[in-house]
Amino acid sequence: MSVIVYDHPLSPYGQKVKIALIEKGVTFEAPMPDGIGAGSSVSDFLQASPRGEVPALVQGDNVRVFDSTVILEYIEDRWPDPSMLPASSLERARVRMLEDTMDTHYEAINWGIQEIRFFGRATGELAAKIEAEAAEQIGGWYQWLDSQLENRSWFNGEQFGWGDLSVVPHLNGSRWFGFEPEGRLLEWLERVNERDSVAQVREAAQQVRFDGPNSNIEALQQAVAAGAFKREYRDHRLEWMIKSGGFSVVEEGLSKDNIRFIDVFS
Ligand SMILES: N[C@@H](CCC(=O)N[C@@H](CS)C(=O)NCC(=O)O)C(=O)O
Repeated sequence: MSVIVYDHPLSPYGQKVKIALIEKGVTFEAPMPDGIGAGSSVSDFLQASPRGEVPALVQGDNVRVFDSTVILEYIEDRWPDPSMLPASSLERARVRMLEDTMDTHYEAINWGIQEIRFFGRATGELAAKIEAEAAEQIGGWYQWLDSQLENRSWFNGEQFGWGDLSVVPHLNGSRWFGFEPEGRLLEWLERVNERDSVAQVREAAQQVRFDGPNSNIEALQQAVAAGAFKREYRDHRLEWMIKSGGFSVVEEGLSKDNIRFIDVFS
């Protein structure tokens, strides 16, 4: 039975899952559900992912798993070789903490930058203020990540693994937005991007970048303005927009009904 990962190539969460599957030699298909990102996802994807979020892993009639962290745990249990986790319990906790911080506080920064630059949520002084906040935050995170790397070649320890696949999708995102790390963090980023698994997901993302040659950013902005494209302002993303000076962005999005929160499970 084939493995299906409902996905959007730009999603760092989908990238984590795909990297783990590729590293383990598990073949899969990665369809993009209709309406993803627009808040109008329907069909069997929603049965697998009641939050309407990618990634969701489906296999046959019985396997339906949502949330990238839960999916990674499932993959590790189901296809244990090669293990993505370090050997000791403390090291496992360390890389899981890395994953958690990247998926929550860090991801929100990249997402917020896209809201401003590509979805036109703010212009002029307000856009500059929010961008400056984002730049300062990323600088702080790069320092923190550098300290987490210490003298390791990989965030996971001696070998590539969970720690690395949890960080690289987010840092490749920031790099696209012009935030280049330095020193050993940059060396790690170059090293990790040479892996086949990482190159595959990075190239898939490159194809669909909002500012890429295949994208029609004006059409997207018009769809947002018309309320046909509702971006998901969930948990950390909402907090980020407010704490970074974008309270009015949230207010305006709510009044124009072009932002949304996670729906009631149905
Ligand atoms: N905690 C979830 C977060 C997943 C998530 O936020 N996915 C976003 C894409 S990056 C999504 O599918 N949003 C729904 C939408 O934009 O319509 C996970 O780790 O899988």
